[in-house]
Amino acid sequence: MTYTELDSALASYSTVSLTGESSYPLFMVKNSACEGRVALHGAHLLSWQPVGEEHPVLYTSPEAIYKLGKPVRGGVPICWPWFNAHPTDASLPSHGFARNRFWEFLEVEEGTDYTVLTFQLRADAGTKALWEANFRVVARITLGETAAVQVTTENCGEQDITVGGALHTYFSVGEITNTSVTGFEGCTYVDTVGGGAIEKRQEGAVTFTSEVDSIYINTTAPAHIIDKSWSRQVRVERGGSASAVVWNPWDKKAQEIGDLPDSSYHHFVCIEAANAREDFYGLKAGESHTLSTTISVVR
Ligand code: TA6
Repeated sequence: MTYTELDSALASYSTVSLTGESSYPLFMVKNSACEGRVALHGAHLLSWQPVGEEHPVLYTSPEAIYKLGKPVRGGVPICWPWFNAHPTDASLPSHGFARNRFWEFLEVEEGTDYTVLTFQLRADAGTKALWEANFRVVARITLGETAAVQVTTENCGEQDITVGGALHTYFSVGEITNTSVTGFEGCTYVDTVGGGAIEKRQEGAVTFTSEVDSIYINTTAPAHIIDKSWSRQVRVERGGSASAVVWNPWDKKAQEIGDLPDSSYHHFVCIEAANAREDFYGLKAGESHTLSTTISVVR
């Protein structure tokens, strides 16, 4: 749909409007429970703010780049159909290609205190140049008192496919050194800082005094972000995922990342619902799988 067609398609809804450049449509959501923004590019939830919540819940870099082919640094990037580097071809884009292209808007659903936006991405010549699968992937973004992103992969081909990925959510925090993450106590994780892959066991809460890049495996438990600076807890639930990633780049890597201010590492942490490492999944012809993350501010 063109921008004008999108605008017309939204005219009958009271909680959704279109904004942004015609070359980069943004969906603005405002309902009785929250406000939010979603980019058509990447079906990318950029912001979600429950009514009455003083501090931003999701972090988006002030230096984020909004153009075709570049994933926005922040919000909930949909990393799909693989997590981080492609397992066999390093020339392919890190974290897959779903976050680097425009999706197709499908529909809006409005409830008394929530709004649902649905988008899809289907296989085409461009995706087949990167991954031969015949797929449909649907992103269902629900914004209300809680925020949920559900990504459903359908195998539309005859061949079995193998899929990974992550909902790479950036959470705003008051100060990373006053922040901890609970929910992974006793879990095995792979410490990938510096490109390594060292298996460790989580002792107590996750705290932050240097770069953290940890892939927790065989865990489905919710995580909580304990933000002492803002006296806030944020709950992160996962579905269709037995792995989770906790990431903060710290100072050196933040300086190396062009669309992140050097000091930004103080103000966000990524808690990702993942299908990472051995947690990828296979789909036979006609099968589907849903990866989801559900975010709430504990009141
Ligand atoms: O999920 C953590 C991670 O894989 C880190 O290793 C770092 O690369 C981060 O994702 C950001 O990746 P991006 O491709 O979005 O810059």
